[in-house]
Amino acid sequence: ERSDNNFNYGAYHSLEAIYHEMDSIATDFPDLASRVKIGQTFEKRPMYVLKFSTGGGKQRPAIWLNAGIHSREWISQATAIWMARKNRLWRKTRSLNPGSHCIGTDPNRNWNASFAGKGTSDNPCSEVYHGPHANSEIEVKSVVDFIEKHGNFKSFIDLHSYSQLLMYPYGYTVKKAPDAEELDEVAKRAAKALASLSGTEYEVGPTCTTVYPASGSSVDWAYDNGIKYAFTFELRDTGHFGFLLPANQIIPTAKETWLGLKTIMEHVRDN
Ligand code: ING
Ligand code: ZN
Repeated sequence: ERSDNNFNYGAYHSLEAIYHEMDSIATDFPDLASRVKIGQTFEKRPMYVLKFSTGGGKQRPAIWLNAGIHSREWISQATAIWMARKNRLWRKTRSLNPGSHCIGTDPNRNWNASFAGKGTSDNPCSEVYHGPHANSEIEVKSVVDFIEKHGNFKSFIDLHSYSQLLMYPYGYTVKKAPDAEELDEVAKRAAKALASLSGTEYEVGPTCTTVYPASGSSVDWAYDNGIKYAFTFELRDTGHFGFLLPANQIIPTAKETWLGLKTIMEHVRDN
């Protein structure tokens, strides 16, 4: 569970308080961060490294960020610990999981569509944890309630990144969706329109075989609840920058995606 400390990032702190905050960060992100003692100072105070790693082989390429080499330069330590809190690669919700120190549910595995099926995990520490039950996440429940109350959505489009894919149901089975032919045709035209702006190529297909099996997703829920035009875009890029797409690609991505989206919307309007 989340550490209950109240570290004020706008203040300078004692060595002991900074060490405690390093420990809290490790507690809050157990799959990512750990505090490792690497030695001690001349006056026998411990020296800690805050290690960020998703695992994998030993001696993977690493970055060393040094802080506080000159002790009176306090802004150095303060900046380093602030940046350590800035966990850029979070995927899940922020809900607490009773009995586990891991945080969050995958909101794209939490919908009522083959809930807890293929491509999900019942381990709260997993990036694709499906949650205790369908719609357990308030964020998912809120969207479901809104769409059901409205009752007349014709299309549901979910934007993700990255991989440059345009996909339609299903994710939870390799079985063909009843409307697969039509959805494939629309998606191919949309991908072509998208590419027409600056040549960005998208692959088109059903989720399960185009990326991986995944149950409990938003688009599969939408499709199985009568919203035929259910699509997922995996936006730029194909992996060079991955999740850390530079800001100067925002407008180019939006402009080309708009052409694809417009193709889908016109089809929805005319059918
Ligand atoms: N991709 C989607 C994910 O939730 C997906 C892929 C799309 C799965 C549609 C199921 C249905 O894993 C990312 N990038 O999150
Ligand atoms: Zn995503």
